[in-house]
Amino acid sequence: MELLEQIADQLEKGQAATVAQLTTEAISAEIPAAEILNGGLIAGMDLVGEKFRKHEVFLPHVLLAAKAMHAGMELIKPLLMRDGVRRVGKAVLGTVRGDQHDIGKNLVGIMLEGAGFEVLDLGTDVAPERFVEAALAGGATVIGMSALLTTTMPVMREVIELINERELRGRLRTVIGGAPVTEDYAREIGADAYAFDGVSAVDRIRDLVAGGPGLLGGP
Ligand code: B1M
Repeated sequence: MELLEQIADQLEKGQAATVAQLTTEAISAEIPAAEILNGGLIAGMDLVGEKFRKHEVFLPHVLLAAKAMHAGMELIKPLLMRDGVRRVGKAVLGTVRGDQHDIGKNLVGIMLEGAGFEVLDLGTDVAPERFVEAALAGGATVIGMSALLTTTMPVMREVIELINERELRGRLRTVIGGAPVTEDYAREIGADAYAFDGVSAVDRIRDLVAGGPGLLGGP
């Protein structure tokens, strides 16, 4: 089995120490960090998700896999961030209220920092008021929201409604993402942008910070 497959396999089995060891080997073998991430760590987490969906594994297993993912991510994080030096803008990032999933959100944060953004990470289970208040207090112009559950996606709408109510649209722009989120949903709730993954989140946020039109056609 090649190295990246082994990482995916051991992550799926929740073996954090082995995932860390194999990730170190992959780094030493000069496999690019993005390949280790996509072909090893994310591939392993996809396997877990598939088994979880089919009830072949249960929550404790998923938690172990998440710990193994974390162990691998910590090692490649400096490599993913290596090229970012300049501060190009400030963004608030968080997983919405009721939602504890943070692996994807953390990845988006790493990619943003790597691209030179300052990221104010609010963590998980973030209430709408906190997103808005943290952005205003921290001088951020973009709010990035992550949701992994269909039941928590509507919180994103609440944040956007709050921005509108406080007449902050244009000053605070929003980007949403997460596995169940789509561009259509972003349009429906009035978000400025939808991003599929960390790389596209960087692109979308760069556009918004530069005053680009976003999905709504203007800042
Ligand atoms: Co949860 N879980 N989980 N879980 N879990 C899912 C999401 C689920 C799809 C599994 C399944 O049924 N197949 C399902 C949701 C079903 C639905 O709503 N449609 C589910 C469920 C049901 C639950 C619980 C309700 C289970 C229960 O208690 N009965 C519970 C809810 C807890 C809560 O949040 N209140 C729960 C709990 C958990 C754990 C705590 C055990 C753990 C999370 C640990 C953690 O995050 N620290 C967990 C995990 C790990 C998963 C799966 C297996 C993996 C998620 C993940 O980390 N993927 C997941 C199945 C799956 O998605 N395959 C599942 C890897 C990550 C890199 O991808 O997060 O999609 P992702 O992020 C991507 C993109 O989506 C995007 O970029 C990232 C990089 O490419 N992205 C953004 C994400 N945020 C973005 C923001 C952006 C832009 C892009 O802009 C701001």
